[in-house]
Amino acid sequence: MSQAKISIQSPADQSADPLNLKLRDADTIAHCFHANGYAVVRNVFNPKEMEVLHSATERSKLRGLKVGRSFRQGNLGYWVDEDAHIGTNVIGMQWPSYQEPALESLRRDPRMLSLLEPLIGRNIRQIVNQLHWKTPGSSFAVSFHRDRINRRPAAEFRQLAKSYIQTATVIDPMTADNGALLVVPGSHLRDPQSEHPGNGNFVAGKVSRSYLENEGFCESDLQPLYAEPGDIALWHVDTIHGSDMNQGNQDRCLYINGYVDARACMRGHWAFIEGQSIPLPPIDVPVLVHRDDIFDHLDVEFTQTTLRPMD
Ligand SMILES: O=C(O)CCC(=O)C(=O)O
Repeated sequence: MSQAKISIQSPADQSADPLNLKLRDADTIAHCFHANGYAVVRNVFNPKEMEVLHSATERSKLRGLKVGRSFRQGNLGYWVDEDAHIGTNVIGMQWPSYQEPALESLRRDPRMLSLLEPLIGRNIRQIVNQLHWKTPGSSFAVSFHRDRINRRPAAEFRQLAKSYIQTATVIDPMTADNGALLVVPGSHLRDPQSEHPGNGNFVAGKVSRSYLENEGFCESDLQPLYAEPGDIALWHVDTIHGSDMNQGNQDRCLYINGYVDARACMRGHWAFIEGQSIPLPPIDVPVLVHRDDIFDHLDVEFTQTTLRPMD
Protein backbone atom coordinates (compact mmCIF):
# COMPACT_ATOMS: atom_id res chain seq x y z
CA MET A 1 0.00 0.00 0.00
CA SER A 2 1.43 3.37 -0.95
CA GLN A 3 1.62 5.91 1.80
CA ALA A 4 0.79 9.57 1.27
CA LYS A 5 3.81 11.80 1.75
CA ILE A 6 3.30 14.27 4.54
CA SER A 7 5.42 17.37 4.33
CA ILE A 8 5.72 19.44 7.47
CA GLN A 9 6.40 23.05 6.66
CA SER A 10 6.79 25.86 9.11
CA PRO A 11 4.42 28.70 8.20
CA ALA A 12 5.99 31.94 7.04
CA ASP A 13 6.48 34.52 9.78
CA GLN A 14 4.47 37.45 8.36
CA SER A 15 6.15 39.93 10.71
CA ALA A 16 9.75 38.90 9.94
CA ASP A 17 12.40 41.54 9.28
CA PRO A 18 13.54 41.19 5.62
CA LEU A 19 16.99 42.44 6.67
CA ASN A 20 17.55 39.68 9.16
CA LEU A 21 16.57 36.22 8.00
CA LYS A 22 17.93 32.74 8.60
CA LEU A 23 18.43 30.11 5.92
CA ARG A 24 16.37 27.54 7.81
CA ASP A 25 13.27 29.76 7.56
CA ALA A 26 12.81 29.16 3.82
CA ASP A 27 9.11 30.05 3.77
CA THR A 28 9.71 33.27 5.64
CA ILE A 29 12.47 34.22 3.18
CA ALA A 30 10.07 33.58 0.29
CA HIS A 31 7.35 35.62 2.02
CA CYS A 32 9.72 38.59 2.61
CA PHE A 33 11.01 38.36 -0.94
CA HIS A 34 7.50 38.57 -2.40
CA ALA A 35 6.24 41.23 0.03
CA ASN A 36 9.26 43.56 -0.04
CA GLY A 37 11.12 42.68 -3.23
CA TYR A 38 14.30 41.80 -1.34
CA ALA A 39 15.60 39.80 1.60
CA VAL A 40 18.91 39.45 3.45
CA VAL A 41 19.81 36.02 4.81
CA ARG A 42 22.50 36.07 7.46
CA ASN A 43 25.50 33.76 7.96
CA VAL A 44 24.82 31.39 5.07
CA PHE A 45 28.54 30.70 4.66
CA ASN A 46 30.86 30.46 7.65
CA PRO A 47 34.04 32.49 8.28
CA LYS A 48 36.36 29.65 7.17
CA GLU A 49 34.48 29.29 3.90
CA MET A 50 34.55 33.05 3.46
CA GLU A 51 38.34 33.14 3.84
CA VAL A 52 38.66 30.68 0.95
CA LEU A 53 36.12 32.64 -1.12
CA HIS A 54 37.83 35.93 -0.36
CA SER A 55 41.18 34.55 -1.58
CA ALA A 56 39.48 33.31 -4.76
CA THR A 57 38.10 36.78 -5.47
CA GLU A 58 41.47 38.42 -4.75
CA ARG A 59 43.21 36.07 -7.19
CA SER A 60 40.58 36.90 -9.79
CA LYS A 61 41.11 40.63 -9.34
CA LEU A 62 44.89 40.25 -9.60
CA ARG A 63 44.50 38.30 -12.85
CA GLY A 64 42.52 41.20 -14.29
CA LEU A 65 45.03 43.77 -13.07
CA LYS A 66 47.90 41.81 -14.57
CA VAL A 67 46.28 41.91 -18.02
CA GLY A 68 45.36 45.57 -17.44
CA ARG A 69 42.60 45.67 -20.09
CA SER A 70 39.06 44.36 -20.43
CA PHE A 71 38.99 41.00 -22.16
CA ARG A 72 36.82 37.95 -22.60
CA GLN A 73 36.99 34.34 -23.61
CA GLY A 74 33.61 32.79 -24.28
CA ASN A 75 31.42 33.53 -21.27
CA LEU A 76 34.42 34.46 -19.09
CA GLY A 77 35.08 38.19 -19.06
CA TYR A 78 36.99 40.83 -17.12
CA TRP A 79 35.99 44.50 -16.90
CA VAL A 80 39.06 46.65 -16.39
CA ASP A 81 38.62 50.40 -16.24
CA GLU A 82 41.02 53.36 -16.37
CA ASP A 83 39.74 55.13 -13.28
CA ALA A 84 40.11 58.91 -13.10
CA HIS A 85 41.37 58.66 -9.50
CA ILE A 86 43.20 55.38 -9.04
CA GLY A 87 44.22 54.37 -12.59
CA THR A 88 43.85 50.80 -13.84
CA ASN A 89 41.07 49.18 -11.84
CA VAL A 90 39.19 45.89 -12.11
CA ILE A 91 35.52 46.67 -11.55
CA GLY A 92 34.09 43.27 -12.23
CA MET A 93 34.08 40.04 -14.14
CA GLN A 94 31.69 37.50 -15.60
CA TRP A 95 31.79 33.75 -14.95
CA PRO A 96 34.73 33.74 -12.50
CA SER A 97 33.59 30.17 -11.72
CA TYR A 98 35.56 28.93 -14.74
CA GLN A 99 38.78 29.82 -12.94
CA GLU A 100 38.08 29.46 -9.22
CA PRO A 101 36.75 26.16 -7.80
CA ALA A 102 35.44 27.80 -4.59
CA LEU A 103 33.30 30.17 -6.65
CA GLU A 104 32.19 27.29 -8.88
CA SER A 105 31.00 25.28 -5.87
CA LEU A 106 29.25 28.19 -4.18
CA ARG A 107 27.03 28.97 -7.19
CA ARG A 108 25.55 25.43 -7.01
CA ASP A 109 25.87 24.82 -3.27
CA PRO A 110 22.92 23.03 -1.60
CA ARG A 111 22.40 26.15 0.55
CA MET A 112 21.77 28.13 -2.63
CA LEU A 113 19.21 25.53 -3.62
CA SER A 114 17.42 25.77 -0.29
CA LEU A 115 17.14 29.54 -0.81
CA LEU A 116 15.95 29.23 -4.40
CA GLU A 117 13.72 26.18 -4.36
CA PRO A 118 10.68 27.77 -2.65
CA LEU A 119 10.89 30.59 -5.22
CA ILE A 120 11.78 28.96 -8.58
CA GLY A 121 11.89 25.20 -8.02
CA ARG A 122 14.59 22.51 -8.36
CA ASN A 123 15.45 22.86 -12.07
CA ILE A 124 17.51 25.98 -12.35
CA ARG A 125 19.66 27.61 -15.00
CA GLN A 126 22.06 30.41 -14.23
CA ILE A 127 22.22 33.64 -16.23
CA VAL A 128 24.57 35.71 -14.06
CA ASN A 129 27.83 34.69 -12.35
CA GLN A 130 29.65 37.88 -11.61
CA LEU A 131 32.06 39.63 -9.26
CA HIS A 132 31.84 43.38 -8.61
CA TRP A 133 34.61 45.26 -6.80
CA LYS A 134 34.40 48.77 -5.50
CA THR A 135 38.03 49.52 -4.87
CA PRO A 136 38.55 52.30 -2.28
CA GLY A 137 39.14 55.63 -4.01
CA SER A 138 37.68 54.46 -7.32
CA SER A 139 34.73 56.16 -8.96
CA PHE A 140 32.87 52.95 -9.89
CA ALA A 141 29.17 52.94 -8.99
CA VAL A 142 25.96 51.32 -10.20
CA SER A 143 23.07 53.43 -11.43
CA PHE A 144 19.50 52.73 -10.32
CA HIS A 145 17.78 50.12 -12.43
CA ARG A 146 15.53 47.09 -12.40
CA ASP A 147 17.33 43.90 -13.48
CA ARG A 148 14.54 43.27 -16.03
CA ILE A 149 16.32 45.67 -18.43
CA ASN A 150 19.35 43.37 -18.49
CA ARG A 151 17.47 40.16 -19.19
CA ARG A 152 17.79 40.16 -22.97
CA PRO A 153 16.48 39.11 -25.42
CA ALA A 154 13.29 39.75 -23.43
CA ALA A 155 11.31 37.19 -25.43
CA GLU A 156 13.62 34.42 -24.16
CA PHE A 157 12.64 35.00 -20.52
CA ARG A 158 9.08 33.88 -19.92
CA GLN A 159 7.13 34.99 -16.85
CA LEU A 160 10.24 36.85 -15.75
CA ALA A 161 8.67 38.30 -12.58
CA LYS A 162 8.11 34.81 -11.25
CA SER A 163 11.05 32.95 -12.72
CA TYR A 164 14.17 35.03 -11.99
CA ILE A 165 16.11 35.66 -8.75
CA GLN A 166 19.25 37.78 -8.33
CA THR A 167 21.49 36.96 -5.35
CA ALA A 168 24.59 38.67 -3.96
CA THR A 169 26.90 36.79 -1.63
CA VAL A 170 28.72 39.34 0.50
CA ILE A 171 32.51 38.89 0.30
CA ASP A 172 33.59 42.12 2.03
CA PRO A 173 31.40 43.89 4.60
CA MET A 174 28.88 46.26 3.01
CA THR A 175 28.91 49.40 5.12
CA ALA A 176 27.55 52.94 5.19
CA ASP A 177 30.63 54.32 3.44
CA ASN A 178 31.74 51.69 0.94
CA GLY A 179 28.88 51.69 -1.55
CA ALA A 180 26.42 49.20 -0.07
CA LEU A 181 23.53 48.04 -2.22
CA LEU A 182 20.52 50.36 -2.03
CA VAL A 183 17.07 48.94 -2.76
CA VAL A 184 13.63 50.51 -2.96
CA PRO A 185 11.36 48.22 -0.91
CA GLY A 186 8.09 47.42 -2.66
CA SER A 187 9.18 48.93 -6.00
CA HIS A 188 8.74 45.52 -7.65
CA LEU A 189 4.99 45.84 -7.11
CA ARG A 190 4.67 49.19 -8.85
CA ASP A 191 4.37 49.42 -12.65
CA PRO A 192 7.19 51.38 -14.33
CA GLN A 193 6.35 55.07 -14.67
CA SER A 194 9.20 56.01 -17.00
CA GLU A 195 11.54 54.74 -19.67
CA HIS A 196 14.88 53.55 -18.19
CA PRO A 197 17.86 55.11 -20.02
CA GLY A 198 18.86 51.50 -20.73
CA ASN A 199 22.48 52.21 -21.61
CA GLY A 200 24.30 50.12 -19.03
CA ASN A 201 24.29 50.25 -15.24
CA PHE A 202 27.97 50.77 -14.54
CA VAL A 203 28.80 54.43 -14.03
CA ALA A 204 31.69 56.56 -12.86
CA GLY A 205 31.07 59.15 -10.17
CA LYS A 206 28.04 60.35 -8.28
CA VAL A 207 24.96 58.27 -9.05
CA SER A 208 22.06 60.25 -10.47
CA ARG A 209 18.71 60.01 -8.63
CA SER A 210 16.71 60.99 -11.73
CA TYR A 211 15.46 57.46 -12.56
CA LEU A 212 14.36 57.06 -8.93
CA GLU A 213 12.47 60.33 -9.10
CA ASN A 214 10.91 59.51 -12.47
CA GLU A 215 9.62 56.34 -10.85
CA GLY A 216 8.05 58.33 -8.01
CA PHE A 217 10.62 57.56 -5.31
CA CYS A 218 13.11 59.66 -3.39
CA GLU A 219 16.25 59.36 -1.26
CA SER A 220 14.31 58.44 1.87
CA ASP A 221 12.79 55.43 0.07
CA LEU A 222 16.24 53.85 -0.26
CA GLN A 223 17.00 50.93 2.04
CA PRO A 224 20.73 50.21 2.37
CA LEU A 225 21.64 46.55 2.70
CA TYR A 226 24.47 46.56 5.22
CA ALA A 227 25.83 43.07 5.52
CA GLU A 228 28.74 40.89 6.58
CA PRO A 229 30.80 38.29 4.71
CA GLY A 230 28.76 35.11 4.32
CA ASP A 231 25.38 36.88 4.19
CA ILE A 232 23.28 36.68 1.03
CA ALA A 233 21.03 39.43 -0.31
CA LEU A 234 18.40 38.50 -2.86
CA TRP A 235 16.09 40.72 -4.82
CA HIS A 236 13.28 40.63 -7.35
CA VAL A 237 13.89 41.33 -11.06
CA ASP A 238 11.64 44.43 -10.80
CA THR A 239 13.10 45.85 -7.57
CA ILE A 240 14.79 49.19 -8.18
CA HIS A 241 18.34 49.14 -6.85
CA GLY A 242 21.80 50.63 -7.35
CA SER A 243 24.83 51.62 -5.31
CA ASP A 244 27.01 54.68 -4.74
CA MET A 245 30.80 54.99 -4.97
CA ASN A 246 33.05 53.58 -2.27
CA GLN A 247 33.95 56.51 0.03
CA GLY A 248 35.63 54.31 2.62
CA ASN A 249 38.98 52.57 2.81
CA GLN A 250 37.90 48.94 2.48
CA ASP A 251 37.14 47.09 -0.78
CA ARG A 252 33.54 46.06 -1.40
CA CYS A 253 33.37 42.81 -3.31
CA LEU A 254 30.03 41.16 -4.10
CA TYR A 255 29.57 37.76 -5.73
CA ILE A 256 26.40 38.01 -7.83
CA ASN A 257 24.57 34.89 -8.99
CA GLY A 258 21.34 35.22 -10.99
CA TYR A 259 19.12 32.17 -11.46
CA VAL A 260 16.12 31.31 -13.60
CA ASP A 261 13.51 28.58 -13.46
CA ALA A 262 14.68 26.30 -16.30
CA ARG A 263 11.08 25.84 -17.41
CA ALA A 264 10.92 29.53 -18.30
CA CYS A 265 14.20 30.06 -20.13
CA MET A 266 16.49 28.11 -22.46
CA ARG A 267 19.55 30.29 -21.81
CA GLY A 268 22.16 29.94 -19.09
CA HIS A 269 24.47 27.37 -17.56
CA TRP A 270 22.80 24.67 -15.54
CA ALA A 271 23.02 25.11 -11.77
CA PHE A 272 20.61 22.35 -10.65
CA ILE A 273 18.62 19.59 -12.35
CA GLU A 274 16.05 18.08 -9.99
CA GLY A 275 18.07 19.59 -7.18
CA GLN A 276 21.28 17.92 -8.33
CA SER A 277 24.10 20.43 -8.73
CA ILE A 278 25.61 20.57 -12.24
CA PRO A 279 29.24 21.65 -12.82
CA LEU A 280 30.29 24.03 -15.58
CA PRO A 281 31.45 22.42 -18.81
CA PRO A 282 34.98 23.21 -20.09
CA ILE A 283 35.33 26.79 -21.28
CA ASP A 284 35.59 25.79 -24.95
CA VAL A 285 32.10 24.27 -24.88
CA PRO A 286 29.86 27.13 -26.00
CA VAL A 287 26.81 27.71 -23.83
CA LEU A 288 24.32 30.42 -24.77
CA VAL A 289 23.97 32.88 -21.91
CA HIS A 290 24.19 36.55 -22.97
CA ARG A 291 26.39 36.53 -26.04
CA ASP A 292 24.68 35.49 -29.24
CA ASP A 293 28.10 35.16 -30.92
CA ILE A 294 29.32 32.57 -28.40
CA PHE A 295 29.64 29.83 -31.04
CA ASP A 296 31.93 31.95 -33.24
CA HIS A 297 34.21 33.59 -30.68
CA LEU A 298 35.81 31.31 -28.13
CA ASP A 299 39.29 32.86 -28.34
CA VAL A 300 40.52 35.59 -26.01
CA GLU A 301 39.47 39.04 -27.25
CA PHE A 302 40.14 42.49 -25.83
CA THR A 303 36.97 44.51 -25.29
CA GLN A 304 35.83 48.03 -24.45
CA THR A 305 35.27 49.11 -20.86
CA THR A 306 31.62 48.98 -19.81
CA LEU A 307 31.64 52.19 -17.77
CA ARG A 308 29.82 55.27 -18.90
CA PRO A 309 30.16 58.76 -17.46
CA MET A 310 27.86 59.75 -14.62
CA ASP A 311 24.38 60.91 -15.64
O1 LIG B 1 27.32 45.72 -7.22
C1 LIG B 1 26.36 46.45 -7.01
O2 LIG B 1 26.38 47.33 -6.16
C2 LIG B 1 25.08 46.36 -7.81
C3 LIG B 1 24.72 45.01 -8.26
C4 LIG B 1 23.57 45.06 -9.21
O3 LIG B 1 22.98 46.07 -9.45
C5 LIG B 1 23.08 43.85 -9.86
O4 LIG B 1 23.72 42.80 -9.76
O5 LIG B 1 22.01 43.91 -10.50
